[in-house]
Amino acid sequence: MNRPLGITVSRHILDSQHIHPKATGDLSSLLIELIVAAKTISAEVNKAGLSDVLGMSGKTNIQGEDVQKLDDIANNIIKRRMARCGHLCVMTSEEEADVIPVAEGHEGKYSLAFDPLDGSSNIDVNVSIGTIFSVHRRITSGGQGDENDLLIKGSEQVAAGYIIYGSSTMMVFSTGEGVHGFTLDPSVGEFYLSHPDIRMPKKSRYFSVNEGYTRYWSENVRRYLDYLKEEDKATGRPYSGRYIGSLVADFHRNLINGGIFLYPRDTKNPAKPVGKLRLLYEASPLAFLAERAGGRAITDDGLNILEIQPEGLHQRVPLIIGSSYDVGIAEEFLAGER
Ligand code: P6P
Repeated sequence: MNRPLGITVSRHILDSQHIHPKATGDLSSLLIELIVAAKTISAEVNKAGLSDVLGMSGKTNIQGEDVQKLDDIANNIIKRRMARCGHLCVMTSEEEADVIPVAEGHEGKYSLAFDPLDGSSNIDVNVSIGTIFSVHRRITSGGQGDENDLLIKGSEQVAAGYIIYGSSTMMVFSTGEGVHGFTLDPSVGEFYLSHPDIRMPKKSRYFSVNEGYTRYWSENVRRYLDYLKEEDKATGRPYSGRYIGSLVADFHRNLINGGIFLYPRDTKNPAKPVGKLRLLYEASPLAFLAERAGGRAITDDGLNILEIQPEGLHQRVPLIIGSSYDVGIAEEFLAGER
């Protein structure tokens, strides 16, 4: 009896191309190159405990955060490979203060924003970490791109997704129609379709937030969390708390099981006045996935993440993302309507 023929991620991308009659294959080729970078990073992450890549690199990034060696490695893997893929005009990375040019003569019609290894503070304790990416169509005319090709609303992304390096390595992404998950078979080196058309449960019983910052939150945010902890069997409360401290891992759990993740603005913490997460390569790509899987993503002012006009490469935004029912209730508390 032959094993069922697994659909590889490359096959899925090429098959999906037929959905877009005007597709030229450039986006497919871009994504397939990004997948090679993801497999390379996965190999590095999975042997992190064995080779000398754990610990700090001695450098700090634009966010003022200590750069872990694996951060550096992942950043360079993506930069070097994607600069020559022939389909990008410019890139931006959490690890780089300024835009990243592509190789001369290899300019293309898309731009790429990425967080090469999100959750990297968890690397040394073997907690799931991830790569997050966002692809836009360029708006400048030709040659090397610039910030304008990156500072575009999330609703206009042509593709977005993440790779999570956990108990298995999974790639989850969308090119606009549905959200699909692929699991890496390390013995073959291929990602196979394992989670077709992922739908985020409309309602959940899990909240995901760092309660160590409760004192910094607005009164409305605090009231919402208190509401989730009250007992009410009709609405499935109290909810359970689940917080890994690795955005990709927290988001992935909520995407599959349902849940609401919050990183609100710190009203009294001048170091993080609008929260910690970055719009271009964290909030926006995950909001793109959440909405296409039936979820929602807003700021604590009730703004739709995907409708925010970015003003800076490393702009931070408060983020409330997850199951549509739960984000709706949070929205009412945040607006003072509850
Ligand atoms: P805190 C990891 O550093 C990260 O950027 C996200 O992956 C994660 O959601 C967040 O920070 C955790 O931040 O302040 O709770 O440690």
